[in-house]
Amino acid sequence: MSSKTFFCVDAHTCGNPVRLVAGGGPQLRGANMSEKRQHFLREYDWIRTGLMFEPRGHDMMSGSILYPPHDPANDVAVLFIETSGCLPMCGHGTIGTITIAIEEGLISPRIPGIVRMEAPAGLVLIEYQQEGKKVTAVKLRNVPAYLAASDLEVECPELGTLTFDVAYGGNFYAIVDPQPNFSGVQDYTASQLISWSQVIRKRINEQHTFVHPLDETINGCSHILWAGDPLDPTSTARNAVFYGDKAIDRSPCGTGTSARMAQWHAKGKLLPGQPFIHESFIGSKFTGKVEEVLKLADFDAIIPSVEGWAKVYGYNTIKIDDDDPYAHGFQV
Ligand code: PYC
Repeated sequence: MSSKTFFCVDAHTCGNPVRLVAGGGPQLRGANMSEKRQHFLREYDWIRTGLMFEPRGHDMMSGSILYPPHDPANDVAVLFIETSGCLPMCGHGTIGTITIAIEEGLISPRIPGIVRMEAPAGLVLIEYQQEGKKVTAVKLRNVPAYLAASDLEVECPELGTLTFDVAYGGNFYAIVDPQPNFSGVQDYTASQLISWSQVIRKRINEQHTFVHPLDETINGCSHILWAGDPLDPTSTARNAVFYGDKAIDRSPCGTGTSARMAQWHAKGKLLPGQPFIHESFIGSKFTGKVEEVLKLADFDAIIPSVEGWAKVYGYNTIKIDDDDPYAHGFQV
């Protein structure tokens, strides 16, 4: 029998979990995090499923593993592990990972208050605020985000035909705005949104192909962002982001917020520098901004920033024994 032990620090970003694997992660081959992500998926995916799925995790579980940077100008490289796979980029995961890494002394940024983080999707520049040992806020300047397609249609059970846009913010999002057949997230339950998302995501990916123009390993519409009215009238908008098989993000979703700002900017609804206060399904908030406007291959793109907070809540030494029939986790 063999057993593998993972030393994890658990936190949540605005309500959504982040389990940082501080010890026990595998050595990976690759010249950057995109290549290391492929190596992990080929040979070590059991670590992700073991730590994210039941019985050690749950539908919303997500986490990260730290690696040394590939470029000496950077401070850290990160692999995201989630119930949905290894995301090219994760916003709530970044906010939680940086909070844990700074509070626990797992990284020592060369410039205090700034972290240059390599993600599989590209370089992410981070500023964090600290009061004593606690990190109080993390702002990430994300990879370029862009509107990939607009006014597509999909048939949704019970609701009928839905119109949606697809935008990239580190992952591809189908964004369903309020419309005649969908009045907004405020009028539906999480379980309704989950069951519709499972069907429409499959249909969208059967009917359309979405591939990042600079990295073909980033492809497919993995997330559905349902939009609606904010709970707090001072917020800009609210969302429910579906990911994995059964998850609704408890945070406002960093890559989803980035994708939505790219969509709004492309449609003339958001100007550079204007605050975009995005609420999650549970009402927690991120503040986003369009920091820069640029071209990404043939696309008009933006550099979005997203700011939020995370709280560290525990230390978790997790064993995966190969005599455990559920060593690699399960989903129901
Ligand atoms: O914050 O980017 C995000 C994210 C992706 C999936 C869940 N959260």
